[in-house]
Amino acid sequence: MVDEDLLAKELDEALLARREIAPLARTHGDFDLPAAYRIQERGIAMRLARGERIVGYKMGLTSAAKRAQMSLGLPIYGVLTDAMRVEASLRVGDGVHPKIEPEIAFVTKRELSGHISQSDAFAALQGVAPALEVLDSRFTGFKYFSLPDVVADNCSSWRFVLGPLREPRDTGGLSMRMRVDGGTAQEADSSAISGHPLESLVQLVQLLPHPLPAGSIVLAGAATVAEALRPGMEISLEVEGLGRVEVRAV
Ligand code: OOG
Ligand code: MG
Repeated sequence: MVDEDLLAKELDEALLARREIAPLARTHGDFDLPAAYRIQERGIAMRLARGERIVGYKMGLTSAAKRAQMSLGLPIYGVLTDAMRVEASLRVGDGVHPKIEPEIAFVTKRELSGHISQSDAFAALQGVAPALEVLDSRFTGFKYFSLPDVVADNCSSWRFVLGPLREPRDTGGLSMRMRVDGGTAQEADSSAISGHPLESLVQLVQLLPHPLPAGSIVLAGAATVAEALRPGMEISLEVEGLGRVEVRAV
């Protein structure tokens, strides 16, 4: 049994000090996925105590490309707070080794819980938007030891950028192109996300130990691998029929 409070504090201190730490499963011994989610929840409680507010959730490892990049197997979720949301520009130096990836976001208008279908999920949408997620792991070299390590670290959540919210529409089979400084860096079809991005929302609702509140922002997961961020980079994502989101790294 690991001391879950201690592990949550270690991660939180690393986050605040912008310091890398060794994977927890290596320094403290193995812990399971339920323990990892409890550690994640304690970390979020510390952020809430500092005045942050939960605005949604992100799904991770929903694409085969991401699972291969991180050598990790299962879809996982993390929490998004208002402090993680950025517009227009992003300070790379506030992080340790941030990476950016192309996503699709949903905003819900109704509470969702339990086993739902894709059409239930669709009916509960307020809107959809192109989104960029910026990950930053607290672990040395952005390397993981185990899936529980990543989950405990709030699934590497760090920052996210939402494009303009559009009326709900089918998000399956849309071409997605992420550009860095004008050149194409990553391209994929949105079906790379869980077979269909809406499936990520279905899975999130099933994984969450409580209902997903109305008004939640949900990042469906990356369609491709992530790109390392450096100051000066201009990143944009264009999703067919959904428009564009962009951010400048400073
Ligand atoms: C885990 C988080 C993965 C995604 O979209 O697949 C993720 C990681 O890669 O560190 O956010
Ligand atoms: Mg992601």
